[in-house]
Amino acid sequence: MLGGTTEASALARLLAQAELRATLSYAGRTDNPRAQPVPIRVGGFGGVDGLAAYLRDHHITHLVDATHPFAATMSANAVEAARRAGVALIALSRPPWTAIAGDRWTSVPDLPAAIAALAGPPRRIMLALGRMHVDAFAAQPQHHYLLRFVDRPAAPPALPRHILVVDSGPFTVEEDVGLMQAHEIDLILCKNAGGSGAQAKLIAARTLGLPVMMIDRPALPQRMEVWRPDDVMAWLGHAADRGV
Ligand code: 3Y8
Ligand code: NAP
Repeated sequence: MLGGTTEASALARLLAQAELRATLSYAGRTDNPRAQPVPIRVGGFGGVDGLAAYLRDHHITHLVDATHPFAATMSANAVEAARRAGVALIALSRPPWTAIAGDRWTSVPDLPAAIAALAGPPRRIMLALGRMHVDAFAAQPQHHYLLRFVDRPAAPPALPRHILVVDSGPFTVEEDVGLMQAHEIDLILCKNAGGSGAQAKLIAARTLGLPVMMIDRPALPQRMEVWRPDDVMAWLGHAADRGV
């Protein structure tokens, strides 16, 4: 399994219960990734060739891509490597979030569009995007940014006005309401991750009547995709309801 999400961890528990031989793979982006009930491996594979070789060398029969919807390179590599190695592939993802009554969403197609849309007078923005892309916001230095990272970075982010919170989710609505009020946030910027682990900030924004700028997901290649860990177990031929 290619992991790094709440759903990946839920599936790992089912695989361990069914006593299936599985390995959960992390990219190694964070210092202390969540412990898992199955063996883990950490680090890139070395592109498509590296992943195809890994699949063959470890006699992998099924590959589950349970990475985050924005891990587009990993997902594209998984489709190509599984095809080359002749390994069955399924994606375990989650439906995109959709705005409901009370939401004040503006959708943007990608990160550059989000940064361009921030042109204008200073605002107090919660950047709930993690660490990987934060330096690009130096193009809009006029804003006060509230940043939330999983790990403390070696060097402070290159934004003149920012406050950094180090915390890994899943987050609660109460926490996120408190955070937005304490920092007088007037805009939340986030990715359309879907799932439950990052949803608290959307409910908090709705509660406080705050606008959200929502970055749409990148395009992913065509592949079999399910949204429930149990559906992966059924695909593996181990319906979880048999208690295996
Ligand atoms: C390393 C593994 C689990 C998985 C939990 C989910 C929920 C909590 C919410 C906010 C948004 C963000 C970020 C986020 C969430 C879950 C899930 C999810 C968003 C860990 C993890 C790894 C990562 C990588 C990390 C990224 C960053 C993104 C923070 C583990 C904790 C912003 C995505 O510092 C960095 O370089 C962090 C990088 C990729 C995106 C970015 O651009 O910075 N996730 N997150 C995985 C690996 O090495 O392969 O430590 O447990 C996992 C989780 N993060 O098992 O409970 O299922 O999505 N992760 C986003 O959604 O926008 C935080 O702050 O509100
Ligand atoms: P990415 O941009 O699609 O992938 C970049 C490279 O990182 C891949 O080509 C691969 O390196 C390596 N990689 C990514 N995921 C991996 C995994 N699970 N196991 C082994 N190598 C992996 O991916 P990303 O956006 O950096 O995401 C990295 C990890 O964080 C993933 O596990 C993802 O599920 C998790 N995550 C990401 C986000 C997000 O917002 N992007 C949010 C939550 C969790 P090689 O080419 O060398 O094989």
